[in-house]
Amino acid sequence: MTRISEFARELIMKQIAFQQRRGEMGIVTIDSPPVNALGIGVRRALDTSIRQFKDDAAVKAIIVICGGRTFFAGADISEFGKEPESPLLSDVFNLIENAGKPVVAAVHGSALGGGMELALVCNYRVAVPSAKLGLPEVKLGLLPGAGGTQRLPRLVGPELALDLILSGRSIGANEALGLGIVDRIAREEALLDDAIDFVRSVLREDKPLARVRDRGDRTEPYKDRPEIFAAARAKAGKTARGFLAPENIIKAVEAAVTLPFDEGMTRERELFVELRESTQSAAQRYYFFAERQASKIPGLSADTPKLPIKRVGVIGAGTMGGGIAMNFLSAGIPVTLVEMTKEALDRGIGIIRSNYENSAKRGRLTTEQVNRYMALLTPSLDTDSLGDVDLVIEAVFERMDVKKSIFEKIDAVTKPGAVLATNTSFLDVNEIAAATRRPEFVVGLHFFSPANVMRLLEIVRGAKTSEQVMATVLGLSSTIKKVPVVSGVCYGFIANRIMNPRREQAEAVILEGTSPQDVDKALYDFGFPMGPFALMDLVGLDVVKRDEPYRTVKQDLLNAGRRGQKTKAGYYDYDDNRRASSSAVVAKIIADVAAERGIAQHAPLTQEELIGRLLYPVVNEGARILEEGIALRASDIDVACILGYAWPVFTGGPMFWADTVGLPTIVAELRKMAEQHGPGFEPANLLVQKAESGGRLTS
Ligand code: T1G
Repeated sequence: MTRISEFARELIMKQIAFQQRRGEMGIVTIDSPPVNALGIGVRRALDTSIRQFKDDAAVKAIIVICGGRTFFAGADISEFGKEPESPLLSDVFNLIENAGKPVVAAVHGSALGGGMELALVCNYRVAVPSAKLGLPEVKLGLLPGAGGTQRLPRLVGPELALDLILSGRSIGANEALGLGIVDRIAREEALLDDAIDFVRSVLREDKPLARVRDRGDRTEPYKDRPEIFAAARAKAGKTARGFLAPENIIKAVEAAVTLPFDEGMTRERELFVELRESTQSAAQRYYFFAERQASKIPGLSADTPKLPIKRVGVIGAGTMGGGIAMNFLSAGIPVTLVEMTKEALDRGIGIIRSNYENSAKRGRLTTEQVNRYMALLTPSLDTDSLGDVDLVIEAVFERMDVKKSIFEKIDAVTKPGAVLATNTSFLDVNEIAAATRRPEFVVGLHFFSPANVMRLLEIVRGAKTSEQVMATVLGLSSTIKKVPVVSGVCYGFIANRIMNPRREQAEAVILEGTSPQDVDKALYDFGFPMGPFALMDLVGLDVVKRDEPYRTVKQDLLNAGRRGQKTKAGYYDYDDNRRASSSAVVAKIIADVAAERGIAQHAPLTQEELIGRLLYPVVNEGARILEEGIALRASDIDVACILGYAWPVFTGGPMFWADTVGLPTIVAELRKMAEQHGPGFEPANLLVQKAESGGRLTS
């Protein structure tokens, strides 16, 4: 190593790691914002510090603690895909496990992934009550690759280990104490002091060094119980259909039960590397950063002053308005909910209350919380009552005249500086803004139904929307636990616009000779929860009105009273258990519509042909959204589709997926479709340019 890099290394080490002695205790504090990820700098600092105290005979025990807001939050995800640098995580863990003296993890914040695995390598774990511990690698298409699949089962048994690793959920410190994962709960503000007291008690007991790897009492009893792994496979087949990681996780935990520790570690490594190299994991790691990138707006500095949002007005107490109101009530923000009639208002409030009470029944809320949230809700029949709100969100009919009259009214009655937002799904936000004297305070806040559940919030930036309003609503999206995606003004913004071609092509191909069930199966097997026809039957064909200038299958079905599952007939027939089956009536309607419109018939498309016909036009629309500047970046489009339309996250979203398919392939197929079905399929300029230059849509 050259002198400069050694100097640089010393500098990094000094800034990341602090060693201190407290009597016979060696304390290593790592402080590497923002989350003490176990990147190369942190690993080097740990290696040097642990080695120093390991070799110091005067040091009888070592405490590893973190500065900042959290214990190690895992491996540095941004390092995946790069050449691994020593010391590797396994090198540091071996050093800890063979220190020859007690090593104690002092945990605050979230010990996640490699962070929890580091804690499991330590001899003991002390945590503050607010600490959380978890192995969320499955959310990145990975498995805990630094011993988590081998050590956790040795502490809590394979069944709970499978549940925690397959779900990726975190547990609190007290639950971890009860499970034997944590050995002592420290006082919230005295983690280090209490960890030192704990270690002193350990040293006084002078017991043999406890190492998780040596435990067998929680795994031995399962050596001949393959059924728990079969049960885990069956469950994963339902809850994680299409994902690769669950099977490898199950195999790794099986190894923890059936193999000696070191052989289990070797097996874990094989299974981890398989996943790390997979496209699925690359997609899910990409998505992890994409979701966080979406709230960063070029040109909008982080210190742009935000307007205070202390009170919100929602106009419209229907499905959307009620759901929107719940987001703010649950964040402790008072809401004035305005409707035209008492019946509508009472109905809306009733739905809000029953939603909360259902959550309480499922143990997600306490009765006290329900009452507290409902107490923040002020019903009103008069928009004049919005004089004291800082933000109004309109959620009424999708008609421009109605919206413009409402915005004129709220512009007049709300205080200067109040933000006026529309929840419109499609309409022109600039036109709505023009109906007010404050266009710079007008913005689109497009929630997705159910608004109190869906995490996507499209923030539609009008031509005159000010930076201050943008900063305000971006900050607010985090307060109400939404993932913001900023969109320019166009018909359908990002998610609805880009996914429209999938609906259009699905409706087209069934008129050309492919069955609705083949279409639904192709998209289901691709990873969508269900195909468009099954979805329309679930939602109700009468819910989403669309006036087409020509005869459509959907309109014929509605005319025949086939409104979907609720009438036990839609695109499919349904039995009393809502099991779907193909319908001869629907096949006849499809044939009649195709004949009347003179649509040429051809052999049913294969699953592969269907994915191209249905999803390449989606990619094409995404390229247009990008080249028009409607979306700031391709990854925002992926976030919108994954959160708004359940596009399977293990493909990364339409833009990332297109890069994995290969843009030249997509451009060539689109050109073929353009020859067969018309110029609408012509590839966007950006797509052609990227394909020809060997570029990618996503970076
Ligand atoms: N690596 C790199 N960067 C990370 C990171 C990580 N593990 N975790 C967070 N960041 C960045 C994030 O991109 C953001 O950056 C900033 O930190 C704040 O994050 C071997 C293989 C810890 C609960 O999956 O769950 O260990 O946008 O906005 O809401 O078996 O971050 O500011 O530039 O999310 O307060 C396993 C992932 C890794 C944990 C904090 N660990 N992180 O949430 O802040 S794989 C994880 C989180 C692994 C081992 C395996 C959350 C958080 P920027 P944030 P937050």
